[in-house]
Amino acid sequence: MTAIDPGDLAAVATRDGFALVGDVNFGRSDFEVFVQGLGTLATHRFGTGSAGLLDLDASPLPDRVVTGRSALPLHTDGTLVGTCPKYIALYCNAVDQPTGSGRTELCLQSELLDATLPPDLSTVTDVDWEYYVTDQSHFPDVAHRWLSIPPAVRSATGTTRLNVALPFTEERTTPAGWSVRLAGSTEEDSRAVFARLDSYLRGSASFYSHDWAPGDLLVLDNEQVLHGRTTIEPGSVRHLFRGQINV
Ligand SMILES: O=C(O)CCC(=O)C(=O)O
Ligand SMILES: [Fe+2]
Repeated sequence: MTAIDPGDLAAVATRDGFALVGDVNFGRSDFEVFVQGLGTLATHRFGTGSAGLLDLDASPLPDRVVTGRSALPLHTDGTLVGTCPKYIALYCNAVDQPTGSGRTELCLQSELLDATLPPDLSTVTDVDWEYYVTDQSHFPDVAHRWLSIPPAVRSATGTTRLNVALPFTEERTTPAGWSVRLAGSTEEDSRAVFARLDSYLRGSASFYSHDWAPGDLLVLDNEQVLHGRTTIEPGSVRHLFRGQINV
């Protein structure tokens, strides 16, 4: 087992957006100790687990989306529940995924905040994004009503960070966990803009898709990257531990 220093991984994540190590051999309590070493546990407003350890175990239950098997669009954690964890830790406890499935996808927020965007995308962060959350199992306090959420916020350090969750797309496996539209636009008009935004981010230099192996440990800086997931193949195994930490 590789010796893991939470401070080292946090420093790399803060520098590069994320830090990844393999061959870590964590049990549940090792992971919880590691997460606590990264900082203060985030406020937990989700329907299962805790900030120190939430099981992303690809549940086959039909009402599960985030903790289920759907693809997840690019998002920042905490957007829909009004929290903003600084770091997300993901540890691969078990996995058996055919190529392409159950990957975690990452992309630097600066692709959208700093870049010279195509004209049709340059205004997406100027209006609130409106969400209708349907994954009640994961978001019990905010489901089944429209929420209006500013897509860009000033962080404690004075920099701007994104606070967004892109929509689920039709090509990806249902069920969807939320829908989203731009304030002042219909869901349909917004969908076309979000589709272009999604392909812009996926085509950007920082986009990275991680194929999990057991023992992989990923720490991402939720203030600097967006993350998502590809669909988890029916019948396959994928079990990550998730922790959410503030600094
Ligand atoms: O399953 C994954 O790869 C990511 C899950 C996720 O984004 C979350 O739990 O917020
Ligand atoms: Fe997430």
